[in-house]
Amino acid sequence: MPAYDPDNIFAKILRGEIPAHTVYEDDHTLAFMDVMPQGEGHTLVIPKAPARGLLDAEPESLAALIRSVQVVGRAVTAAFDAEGLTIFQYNEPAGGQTVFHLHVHIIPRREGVPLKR
Ligand code: IU
Repeated sequence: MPAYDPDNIFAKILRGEIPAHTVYEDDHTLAFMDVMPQGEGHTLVIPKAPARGLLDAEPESLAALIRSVQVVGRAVTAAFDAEGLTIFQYNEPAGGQTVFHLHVHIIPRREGVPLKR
């Protein structure tokens, strides 16, 4: 696996170098709206600690990340009146990853409403 690149776009968001529509933040994680949503309310949750993907993240960072996924999942369920959630995470280009800072996608879902793309 290649080394973590601190100039990736999510690292820049974490440093405040580029803006994001932040919806949740704590000591270890940040959540913001995806700029190309695959559904209404598509949100990304990222750890503040550098990690390229799931496999190189520290256990403590992963624990904080999954707690925040649960917090944000509850929040977007309420905010978007969701009936369900699609939660996913990609690793490396072959796995579909395009931004190389670990992130979890959360998409609120309703029956009969397909994802875009
Ligand atoms: P990935 O395939 O899981 O790596 O997808 C990256 C996601 O980050 C994708 O859904 C983009 O729409 C999203 N994104 C973003 O929210 N803001 C950005 O500046 C960029 C990508 I670049």
